[in-house]
Amino acid sequence: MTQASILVARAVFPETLDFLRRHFEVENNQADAIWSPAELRQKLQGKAGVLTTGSERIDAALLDACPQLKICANMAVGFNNFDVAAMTARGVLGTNTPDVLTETTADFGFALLMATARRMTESEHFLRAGQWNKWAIDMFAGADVHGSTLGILGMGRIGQGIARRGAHGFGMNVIYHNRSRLSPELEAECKARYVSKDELLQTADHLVLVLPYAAESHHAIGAAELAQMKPTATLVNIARGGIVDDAALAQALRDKRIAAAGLDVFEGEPKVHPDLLALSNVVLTPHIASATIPTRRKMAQLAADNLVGFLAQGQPVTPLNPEVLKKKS
Ligand code: 8YV
Repeated sequence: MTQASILVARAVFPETLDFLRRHFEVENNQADAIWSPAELRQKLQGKAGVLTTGSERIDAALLDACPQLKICANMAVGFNNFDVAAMTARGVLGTNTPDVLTETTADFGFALLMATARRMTESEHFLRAGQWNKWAIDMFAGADVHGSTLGILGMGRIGQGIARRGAHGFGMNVIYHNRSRLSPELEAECKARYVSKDELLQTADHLVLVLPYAAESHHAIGAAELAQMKPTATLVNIARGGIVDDAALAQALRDKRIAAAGLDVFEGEPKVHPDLLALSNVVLTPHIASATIPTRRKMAQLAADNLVGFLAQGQPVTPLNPEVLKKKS
């Protein structure tokens, strides 16, 4: 039997390529070039599978141009780069990498919250600029994290990880809003209380966004929501750009409508809204919440396992649209 051909759309670990080469003909992008949609379409000709990283858009036009494609394996838990309905309609499987990045991403969310509340990057810039010449009673005074109210919008696995860190590690009063309520057992484990979105916005001292990006969550935080928040509040986004209206956020930060923000994701990233770049009360990081080597290795392996599991054995590990499998059997 001839081996299936697959494409690895971004640079990955050599061990991931070695593993995939044991099962497939592999074309890879080890140079980590950023391909245009037309280049991606061209590279995908004749390929049965593709390993994507979240940046490559898989939509109806691309699928129609690549009729041999059977599986798109995202190396990310988020999959808003996939048009899952278009994939399902064409019998193309999508997979993602849940669970393996939960704790690492929750660690980072908490670190960003701490850095933002305690003004770490702003004070470091001040020090490096040689401006520190005396002690002052209110120098870089920030907001307390311990004992404060932690609000979480989007209470999936990562949201729960942040809740546990806040409740058990920092004695925070945790409130959350989500499409659906957690089970009483999970609420008790996370020490989290379900509230309306309005109550969440109005009560949180620190609000962390961990919800998936979809049409319904586009600009879930815009001018109206920011206006409801406490002027002393901190906003942290580790979910997706597009959930926050970045222009409205920059305006709110400029007007001190809220105290500070910590952002790992941006609308139109890797471009960042220039108004955000100009502000000192915002901590900005380049979408690195899952970036530890052990976690990235697990993400790459899970994406590869999905390709092998599906194309070689008909059984993916973490399918997004399992109805495709049912149709096939
Ligand atoms: C990825 C992420 O690193 O998993 C996600 O959804 O946002 C990150 O962990 C990024 O999407 C690149 O794959």
